[in-house]
Amino acid sequence: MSQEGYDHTAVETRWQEAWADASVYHTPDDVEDPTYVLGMYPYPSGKLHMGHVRNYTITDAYARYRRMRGDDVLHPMGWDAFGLPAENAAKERDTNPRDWTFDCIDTMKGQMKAMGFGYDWEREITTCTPEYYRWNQWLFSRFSDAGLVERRDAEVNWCPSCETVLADEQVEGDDELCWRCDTPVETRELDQWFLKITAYADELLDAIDDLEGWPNSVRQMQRNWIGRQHGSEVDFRIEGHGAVRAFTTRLDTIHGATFFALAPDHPISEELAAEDDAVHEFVHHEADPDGDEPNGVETDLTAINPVTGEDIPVFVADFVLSDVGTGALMAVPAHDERDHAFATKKGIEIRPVIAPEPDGDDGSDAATEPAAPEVEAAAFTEDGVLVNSGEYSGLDSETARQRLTEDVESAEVATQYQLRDWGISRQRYWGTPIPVVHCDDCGPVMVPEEDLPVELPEFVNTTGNPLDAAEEWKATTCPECGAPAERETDTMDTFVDSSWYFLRYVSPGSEEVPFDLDRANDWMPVDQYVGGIEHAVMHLLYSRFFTKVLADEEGLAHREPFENLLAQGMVQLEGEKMSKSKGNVVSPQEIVDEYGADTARLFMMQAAQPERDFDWKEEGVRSTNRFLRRLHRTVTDFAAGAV
Ligand code: ANZ
Ligand code: ZN
Repeated sequence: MSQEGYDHTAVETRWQEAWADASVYHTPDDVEDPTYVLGMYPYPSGKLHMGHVRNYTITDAYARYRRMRGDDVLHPMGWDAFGLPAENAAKERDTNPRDWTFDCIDTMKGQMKAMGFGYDWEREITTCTPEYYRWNQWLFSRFSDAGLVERRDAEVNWCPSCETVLADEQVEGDDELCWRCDTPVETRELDQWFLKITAYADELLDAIDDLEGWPNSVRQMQRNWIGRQHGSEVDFRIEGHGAVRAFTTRLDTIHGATFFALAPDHPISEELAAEDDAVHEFVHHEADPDGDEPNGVETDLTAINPVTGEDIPVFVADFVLSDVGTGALMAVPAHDERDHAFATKKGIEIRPVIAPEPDGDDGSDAATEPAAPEVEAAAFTEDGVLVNSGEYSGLDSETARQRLTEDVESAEVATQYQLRDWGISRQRYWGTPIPVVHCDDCGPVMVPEEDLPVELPEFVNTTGNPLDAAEEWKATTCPECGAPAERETDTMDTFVDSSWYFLRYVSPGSEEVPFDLDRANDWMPVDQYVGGIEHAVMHLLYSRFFTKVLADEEGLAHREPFENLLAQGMVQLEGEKMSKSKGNVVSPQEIVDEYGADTARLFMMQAAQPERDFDWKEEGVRSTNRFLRRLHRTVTDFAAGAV
């Protein structure tokens, strides 16, 4: 029995078994309001990496602290188990995504147990099981009832190598590379399913002010992502086409508008394309909204500036985006960079109408109008004082905007967002089937609740989407008219799974509902959420969105899911993020085998504050281990009466 020195494996195994036998980490359903401590659930990629270990060590230390303080604690764990990597791995290894995923889960669960994390494994959830994903389908149909689902033709980012649509956030850098495989991304037009997160844009933005338990950096990233801009809409008349509305944040610059521009898919552009070869060629072949330079084609139309009465040329241009504002803009090359680049290329007049605010104390005569700035080489994009603007000259930008909004008859204040609706369609197998049937007569029809789940068929290894090849699975009948019909073959973005998983833990076995509402009302929000900064925008924003919809549609008593958020820092090696591609990964398993989980965890916690990045140092690990050995010796000596 008695061990010479500190046998970490023996100590840790003994206690882990004792905890499991006594179910010390189980949270019974009848506790009133446990402290809900949650680490972001992992994607089961194969093995735990240091990022996981740090994430869950911090979370576990906090859960343990709250438990020692006498709180009931809810500290669950689960698996974000759908996703492309499983499908790719299955193809490479000639297995199927399900087996591969469950193998990974087995391994990682074993590693988590060896780390001694105090989870309530009775609440484990796995998103790739029909018991879980049926609720994604149910939620989709509830969102649809609430008018929050839309199907539209959309330009999508397409990775030719992964053969899948990518979210904007999955396209990286100026070169627009796929986040997974670094292949240059192309665009394609496809019918896509969207969740209308924009319907909640204002609340998602305004409520950030109250998220006092969140890091400011994350709050600011979400604000920027939503990107609310206040501006105005104003009409320019185009002969034969009536009043055409444009959105602008800079109505103060309207005297400097020297051309008008339409998006390639603006209705007028499409009309023109039908008659005019050059416009047709541009709209259908040349336009590249993601290109480095703005491109466009001149039309034979002119637009009338509502303030100056001037006629200005109308262009169709690809830097005008159809889903921003009205898809049409008044272009002011002197004060906007994109307009400037376009005007320079096309030889359009660049007319300055805003001058920098003169310094108050430079001794010059304050009454003289400032000189117009030099704008041939570059736009002057800041607010300032109006020049060359008739009766408005001399006003500051802000005052001029207010005055012009009142004076110009068609002008109205308008708000515009950066946030786009959330395209959830993925042309992939390993995800939640979108519960829709396509009928020749009825169009897309929602699968009725009683027919859920729509389960995935067996995996077949093909190029493209295996669901397209699953002929038998695809063939069904229309829920409305009974005629032969086809199943939707798109699956959902896996961010749908993670947008509500924190609610599933309150009643992981519920067969009638996605989560027990009363218990969720008592147990939510999550008191402390811990995870990586890479989820600052999407996961956290989508979870907030789902929570708000569930509050409005299903009676959830909370409008925010996460009260306190900790974004843990990165574990680095020699100043670089540990990553497989850099080949600088330290395996947690080796550390645990050699020094024990307690050493790994203690080193993690004392190396740096949880929010800070830190460098993995083997020497630090060894000295932490020496400390634990000394501690162990002191305690055993004391127990033996030797001290
Ligand atoms: C005139 C103007 C003058 C503008 C000026 C800006 C500066 P940012 O750039 O983020 O402030 N805009 C409007 N609709 C657009 C569309 N569909 N596609 C692309 N751009 C569009 O965004 C607001 C500005 O974007 C708007 O204000 C408009 O150009 C342009 F000195 O109007 B502005
Ligand atoms: Zn039908």
